[in-house]
Amino acid sequence: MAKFQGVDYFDLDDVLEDDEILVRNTVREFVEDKVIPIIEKHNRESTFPKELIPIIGELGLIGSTLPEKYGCAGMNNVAYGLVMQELERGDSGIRSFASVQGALVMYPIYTFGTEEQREHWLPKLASGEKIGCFGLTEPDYGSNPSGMKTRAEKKGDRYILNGAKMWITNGTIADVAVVWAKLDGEIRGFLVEKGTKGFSAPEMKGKHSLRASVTSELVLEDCEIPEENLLPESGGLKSPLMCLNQARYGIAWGVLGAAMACYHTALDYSQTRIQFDKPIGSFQLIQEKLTHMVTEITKGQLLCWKLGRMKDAGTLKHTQVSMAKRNNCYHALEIARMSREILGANGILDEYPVMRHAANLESVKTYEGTHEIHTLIIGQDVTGIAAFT
Ligand code: TGC
Ligand code: FAD
Repeated sequence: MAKFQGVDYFDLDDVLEDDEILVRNTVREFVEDKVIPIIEKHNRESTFPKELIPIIGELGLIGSTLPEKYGCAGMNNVAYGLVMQELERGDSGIRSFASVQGALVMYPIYTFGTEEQREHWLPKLASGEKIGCFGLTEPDYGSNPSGMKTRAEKKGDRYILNGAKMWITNGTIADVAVVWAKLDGEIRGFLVEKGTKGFSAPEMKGKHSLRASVTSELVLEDCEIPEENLLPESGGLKSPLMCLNQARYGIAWGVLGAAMACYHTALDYSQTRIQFDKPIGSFQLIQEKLTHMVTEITKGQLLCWKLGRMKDAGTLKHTQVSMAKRNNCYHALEIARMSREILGANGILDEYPVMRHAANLESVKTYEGTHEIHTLIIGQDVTGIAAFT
């Protein structure tokens, strides 16, 4: 197959800074050289390629927008978005690893933590020496986290945590979990370290999606943590939702990478696969699909580029992040399915990446707020009427 050269139908490179392009191209090379050659094996065996973590850290791809004084790259948000795009061209599981660690673990420590917590955790998380996870979802509370049952109780200079989290990315391999629990009725963030008595993180098995990613339960049974493990500035559901904005932003960019991989594969295949004595790319029905794919990728890129500039300017609204996450996930999955169709039977083989991306995107469309929840977030914004209940 021809080497991937990016998808840039609207000459978006013209509006990117040189250092943004440099970051993107560096990550593209990393994915080409280190991720793509091994990812199908990991997907087949349902294992996460942990051996890539130090390289991902070394390249500055974890917590990339946080300040350099904590060992982070201090990138702007467009460069960070391009990182997510390129990582997810490899696999949604690789992007998930980096986005959970950066947006859902380092961001809350940076935003709601003490200076001691920042200095202790951020450099090690940035380098990949330590791994983190984010526990919000519970077995009975997914879209509606405000109802969570997990509780924290103050006892002397300790907090006692009880409850269960589910579907937690990186959980089993994490050194530290950011756990959201109700303390005197208010949602607060706590740092729970691996090995703490009363805390376990069994891996969830049997996934048909995000197979090259670790997904876990978190079990807290009279789990005692020191009082300094509270994130003191966290308070209310707004705190985890602020973290979700960071991760949803990365997903909006990331899924474009998965979509690009599928489009690139389908375009290449359409030019070489002969049926009725012609390349299938010469048929109007195939061209219609390819046109739709490249159009939706281009629209998604423009949305993300503008989103990133607004994020850097500090003018971004969380409802705009919802729009990009919702739109780009929807179309990325549609593009993956169309690519599968263009490849015919070959589309189901793991010789091609499209079925893996399609399966992954089913999760990505669901996590970080389902398509329906983002519909309601935007619906509420434009009408002023909440329709969640
Ligand atoms: P609601 O009353 O609307 O909001 C409570 C307070 O929060 C404010 N707010 C936000 N603030 C910042 N960012 C946002 N995105 C915000 N959304 C709301 C809101 O203004 C309010 O503030 P205040 O000052 O008035 O208190 O809360 P609600 O209980 O009605 O819930 C709203 C809803 C349904 C939109 C929210 O619960 C939601 O987004 N649900 C979806 C849950 C979700 O996305 N879970 C994701 C879990 S993590 C994950 O999936 C990781 S995947 C990782 C990977 O592998 O990449
Ligand atoms: P539910 O909330 O039970 O929803 C089921 C269906 O009902 C959906 O179609 C939903 O859109 C619909 N629905 C719900 N409420 C409404 C409504 N008011 N109106 C209309 N439709 C509605 N969570 C974490 O905390 N940390 C993680 O690291 C993490 N990683 C994940 C990794 C993977 C692979 C997956 C699949 C999930 C992960 N999640 C994580 C959980 C994820 O955020 C939740 O799955 C998601 O928020 C949806 O919750 P749910 O699965 O319980 O679905």
